[in-house]
Amino acid sequence: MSVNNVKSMTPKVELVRFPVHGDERGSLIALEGGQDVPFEIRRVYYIYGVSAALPRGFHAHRKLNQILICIHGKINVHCEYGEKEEEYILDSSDKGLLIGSLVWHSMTFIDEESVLLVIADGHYDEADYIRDYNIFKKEEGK
Ligand code: T46
Repeated sequence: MSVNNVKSMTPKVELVRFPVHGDERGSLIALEGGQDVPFEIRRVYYIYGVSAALPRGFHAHRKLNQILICIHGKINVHCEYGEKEEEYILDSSDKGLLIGSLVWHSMTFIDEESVLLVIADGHYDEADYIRDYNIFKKEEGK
């Protein structure tokens, strides 16, 4: 599915594809807030130099919506919400994983050279994190 069809953050987790501008010089992907990404972009961060033996994440966000893009390498993302438990492989720059609020997620860098780019609709706020799984289940049930 093309990300251009995504108008909102429902469902909570969704794998999307971005349009690639490619020619003999290579490829270019442009992501515009409110268009290619279904929210206004307030923060961009990236994660790299991660050992395959040390998965990251293991938290949910109370309000934050994000899109995860593996711009180099191969990363597994585990997501849990409601009764669902899903695994996604991010291995292409034109693939993005939308993760909405109240999704417990973790990332394993299968390829240790991987770079994970994350686009978010909010500034960094530690109060938005739920880092305890039992608290996540309680808040999710409310
Ligand atoms: C998420 C996944 C996909 C900041 O100071 N500013 C920031 O914008 C971020 C994202 C982090 N930090 C600090 C907070 C910690 O001291 O960087 C340190 C590492 O953060 P954390 O342990 O939360 O990293 P991950 O890889 O477990 O999770 C990150 C994001 O924090 C999180 O929102 O959804 O990537």
